[in-house]
Amino acid sequence: MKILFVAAKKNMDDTERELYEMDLMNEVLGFERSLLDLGLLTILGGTPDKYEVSLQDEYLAPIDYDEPCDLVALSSKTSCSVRAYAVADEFRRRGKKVVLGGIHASLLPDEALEHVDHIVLGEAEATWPQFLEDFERGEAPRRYEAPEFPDMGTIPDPGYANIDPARFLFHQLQTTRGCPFKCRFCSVPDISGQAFRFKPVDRVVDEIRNMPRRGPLVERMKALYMVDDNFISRTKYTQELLETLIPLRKKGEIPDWSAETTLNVATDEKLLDLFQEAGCTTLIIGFESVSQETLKSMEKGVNFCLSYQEATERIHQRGISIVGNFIVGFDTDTLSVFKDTRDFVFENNILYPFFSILAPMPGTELHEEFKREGRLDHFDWSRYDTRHVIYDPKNMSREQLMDGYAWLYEQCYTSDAGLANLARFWRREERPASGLMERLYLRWKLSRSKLLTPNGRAFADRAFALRKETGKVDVAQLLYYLDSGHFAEFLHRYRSDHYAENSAIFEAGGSDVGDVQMQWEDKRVKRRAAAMAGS
Ligand code: B12
Ligand code: SF4
Repeated sequence: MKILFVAAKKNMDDTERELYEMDLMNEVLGFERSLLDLGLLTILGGTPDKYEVSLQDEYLAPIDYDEPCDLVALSSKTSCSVRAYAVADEFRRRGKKVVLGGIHASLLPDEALEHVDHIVLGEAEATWPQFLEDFERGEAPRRYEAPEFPDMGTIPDPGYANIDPARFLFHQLQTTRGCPFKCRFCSVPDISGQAFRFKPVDRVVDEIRNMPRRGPLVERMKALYMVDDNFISRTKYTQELLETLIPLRKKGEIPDWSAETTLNVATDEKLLDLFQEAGCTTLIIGFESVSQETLKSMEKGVNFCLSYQEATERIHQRGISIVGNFIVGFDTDTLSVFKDTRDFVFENNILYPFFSILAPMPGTELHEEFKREGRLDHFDWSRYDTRHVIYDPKNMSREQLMDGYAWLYEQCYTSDAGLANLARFWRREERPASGLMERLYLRWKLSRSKLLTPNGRAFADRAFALRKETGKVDVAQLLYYLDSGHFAEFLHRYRSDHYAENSAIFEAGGSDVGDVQMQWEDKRVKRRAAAMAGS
């Protein structure tokens, strides 16, 4: 029996962009994609040897619907589910059987079953082989559900044999699953439960050693991305893991790596030292909001530890940079949220801010609440991607929410103030500066880039010129800025006609401009009333 795994694209319109795809970074470094969905890759890796497998990645080539196979396997995150359904429909039209797994199918199984023959719910490592046995015998029920979460020690290595690793920017690894918190916008506890589970440390080491390597240059550019929701979920385990990784790092077996944690990581300075020694160069921290009121209303109680400034300072002192995740559009957010967030980023010298528009994902409490209140515009899941506005925010117009989101990217990645934030980091950072060869390489690659815009080029020139003042240029960090700046420019198409006026409001912290806001609110109300009268 042959199983065809298909990684379906999110956007079929090639002019659309997702920041996490890092198109510019990949173009410059010679990769084709950031990463392939680890869920699909893990299920592929756990497929018993007796079955033939193949993989198509729609990001790399159009889908060949006629490839002979007995079963097509697809995965589903909410924002990709619309495309996954369309791909499934097309395969089924051609007489193929389709099975779907992943978060979205697990949260909305009935919807998914309208498009596929079978669904496998939840974490599927244990159920997948059983499903295949039953399917081969023609006895598989439509819906499979694991009675319990799989033992982390039995999670197979991702199916590396079926991909060319040189095409992907990141290695990926998951060491823990589950989360005891229950933030109202998050799907994780529903999917992976509220108990923390850990991959045995020796399995983690094996997985790192089994990662495919492709020559010293490719490996040097590649980074390892720990995809855990919270890498420090139990300190004792994290400590043991880091202590085991340190000697491997010293032997050059582990590249630079990043991991997602809460800001509580900074409370334990010894642990932070271990992070540094084990080669962690970036921590991804879910600040979510700069407003204490919002954090409380979302029941996000995990970030209260030190003052933010103390905590970020401790991380920076170890030469570790921060990806700060921020969400805008909560009901408690007013027009001041944009300036407050930007100022917070600059004041704390957060190097890589990542902004999202609140998306009440299916399965979350927030989704149910918005649905009950009739506030959701639609269930077009492709726009539940945190860069579309899909509901009426409470304290601003929807145009202002979109403009504010675009403004934050513009401010942080294309403006002089954004460049100054990068320069501040270079001045303080202890990491060695990029050498002449690296700088020349980046300049040469940028000069040939098809994606870099004139604004991007000008930003790069200004950044290179900063070397005189800061004493260094870090080419990897600059490249990330150019990529995000490219994304910021892509967002221009979503800005409202009032972007300039709105920017002035944001800059003023949302105050002193109440009249302008009211005037627009008023227009919006009139427009709506007119639309309703016409319908
Ligand atoms: C790493 C990560 C990313 C990475 C990589 C994503 C990727 N495409 O692989 C990046 C940074 C790119 C990313 C981006 C986004 N992410 Co994200 N991400 C995660 C994170 C932290 C881990 C995902 C992971 O690799 N898990 C490990 C694998 C092994 O687990 P898994 O994918 O669930 O797969 C298992 C099962 O689902 C199932 N399964 C999966 N596929 C299949 C297929 C078959 C055939 C079968 C049988 C079973 C099966 O079996 C697998 C093994 O148990 C999760 C949180 C989480 N715990 O899931 C959020 C999460 C998936 N992301 C989320 C969101 C919202 C986003 C973004 C919209 C955010 C943004 N602002 O851009 C984008 C959209 C991404 C997309 N459309 O692909 C939400 C998704 C909610 C939802 N309903 O879809 C999550 C759950 C986080 C949250 N707090 O709610 N993300
Ligand atoms: S946002 Fe983070 S802390 Fe909150 S429930 Fe999700 S995984 Fe847990």
